[in-house]
Amino acid sequence: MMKTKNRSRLCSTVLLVLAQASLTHSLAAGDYAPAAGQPGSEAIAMNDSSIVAWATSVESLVRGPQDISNAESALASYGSGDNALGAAQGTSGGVVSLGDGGSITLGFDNPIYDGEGFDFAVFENGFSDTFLEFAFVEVSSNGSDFFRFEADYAPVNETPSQIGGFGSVDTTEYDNLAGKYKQGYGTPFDLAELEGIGDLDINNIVAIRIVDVVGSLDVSYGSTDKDGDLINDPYATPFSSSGFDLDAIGVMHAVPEPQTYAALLGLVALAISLMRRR
Ligand SMILES: [Ca+2]
Ligand SMILES: [Ca+2]
Ligand SMILES: [Ca+2]
Ligand SMILES: [Ca+2]
Repeated sequence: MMKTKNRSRLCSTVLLVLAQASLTHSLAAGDYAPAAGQPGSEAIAMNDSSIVAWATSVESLVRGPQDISNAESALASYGSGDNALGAAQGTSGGVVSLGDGGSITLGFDNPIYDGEGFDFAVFENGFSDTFLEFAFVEVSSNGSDFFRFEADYAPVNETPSQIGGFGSVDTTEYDNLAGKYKQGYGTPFDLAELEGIGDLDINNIVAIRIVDVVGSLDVSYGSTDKDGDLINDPYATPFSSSGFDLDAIGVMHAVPEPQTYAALLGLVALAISLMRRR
């Protein structure tokens, strides 16, 4: 009897704590899209039918150090560039780790264009909705000049404390950074946001560069957002899989091959001639 009472008291305490935790969480949410599966999330599942292509070549890979504040630090070394090619795997292992401030540039069989809504999505390997690492995303239409999506870090707490290497992240505080969602879910980007920038042709994107956010809140090392604010990202991560871990880049709007256009025109001509014969 006593045992049952204790157990039910324990249960109600747990429920109360959970309820308070979820209340605190929903009250504390930031301005931006929430985790995959939640209302308003922009996460793209790796098997989403809107994805028509994946990255096909590694143009460059520049590994960053495992800890940028340590001059003796080895570079990140986990995986290889090829791990970022082809379809997302949605696993911890099928990735390339960039290290602090490291970057990778990927190419595509067909250029990416600015269609309706999101045009491509970047997949990382976070194993939960709160264990995340971020990266800047840049695009190029000539393969040499890259233009960055304007990232924003807008913490609910105006004086955030450093998120540790295995710390918890609230994705609703981050915008236009890859890595907002757990493995198997991509962060989407809309090329329309870069319209009118320099010589960039948003309808002929040939390469995408992913640049690890150095999450240190120390101004000597950290990366900043569009407003010049230091971006809080798990730091330090002094191991081989340091920094952003890229799984894949999926494309929703790929420019069709010229022969596809020709084939389509052929079909239209055929349809018209068939209709005329009736
Ligand atoms: Ca678009
Ligand atoms: Ca980082
Ligand atoms: Ca990592
Ligand atoms: Ca992969």
